[in-house]
Amino acid sequence: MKEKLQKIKDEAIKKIESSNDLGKLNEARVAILGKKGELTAISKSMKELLPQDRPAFGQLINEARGEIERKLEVAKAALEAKELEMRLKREVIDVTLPAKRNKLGHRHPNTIALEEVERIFVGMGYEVVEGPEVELDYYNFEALNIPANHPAKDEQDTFYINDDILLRTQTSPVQVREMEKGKLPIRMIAPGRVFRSDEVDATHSPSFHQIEGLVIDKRITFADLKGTLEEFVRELFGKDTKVKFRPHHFPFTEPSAEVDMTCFKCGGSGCRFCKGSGWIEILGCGMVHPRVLKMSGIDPEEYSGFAFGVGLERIALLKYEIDDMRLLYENDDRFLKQF
Ligand code: 2U9
Repeated sequence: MKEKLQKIKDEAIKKIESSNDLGKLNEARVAILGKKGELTAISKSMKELLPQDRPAFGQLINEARGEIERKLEVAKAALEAKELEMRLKREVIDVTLPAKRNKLGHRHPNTIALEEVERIFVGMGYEVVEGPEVELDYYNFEALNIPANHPAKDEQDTFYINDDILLRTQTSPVQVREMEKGKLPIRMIAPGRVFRSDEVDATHSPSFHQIEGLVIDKRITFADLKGTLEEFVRELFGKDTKVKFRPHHFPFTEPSAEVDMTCFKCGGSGCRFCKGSGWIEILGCGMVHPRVLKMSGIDPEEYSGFAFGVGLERIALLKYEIDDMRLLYENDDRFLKQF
């Protein structure tokens, strides 16, 4: 038995010393000390010895185990040191190589246009308010005097989640929610993403952005609306820009108008950009319908207001002379960094 133990120990040490990586060393450890290992097997065979010989042999086995464990530790430390050294050699950094340039991102033309619009309205005392993109039918349509049978509610135009919940088609629900809070006066703009079930082309996208504005106070008139929007357009497109108001219809405003501005390319004489007319359509507006005020708990006898809406992409396309809306969504770095 003693010779057998000696042989196991010698072979174990040989196995340990010839392991040239940590995986092999672990295999050796399992083969010697593991449940089915050689040393474990010889411990189990002690019962074949005479009872009086067992303690001494047990002692020998423990000494052999101790020695093997120490050898394993030493071999493990040496292999770890060797692997670290090899890794450090592999990962040498050549400090003489030129550094990679960090590529700085760029604000999107939509963002640049939005910040410009926000700057103008904040300068006139407006608050910027945001709201949910997934809305209740009530806030998107009903509260805006758009009745159940209105064509805008058709499934062709609107993404419905179910009968009561939809992706907002305009940012007006944000203003309705603000009116319901009952804190007057209101002077706000609501920028944000809106959704329409439209096919993609040079001027349409199923997801685009609007900026809507709302002012509610005592004695607000159409003159306030005209002065405010004229000032806005002149700030955005230049002091010489002129505006005209054409009668229009929206369910949520009465009276309603569409606003055209003189072409910033030709100054109004007519060119390719304005298709020869000298005018470019820029936004829609009107006096908030008394029924809309009433539905949100505002007394139309005491308060009046105006509202307007403008497409953010439309502003970006006009201001930066981009001829296809799809360019705004492709995230092509070569396009984006021009603005
Ligand atoms: C409330 C009451 C009235 C918002 C308005 C428009 C006119 C308008 C279009 C511009 C281009 C939408 O993005 S577009 O297609 N919008 O012409 N929007 S008045 O009127 C409101 C809003 C909220 C409570």
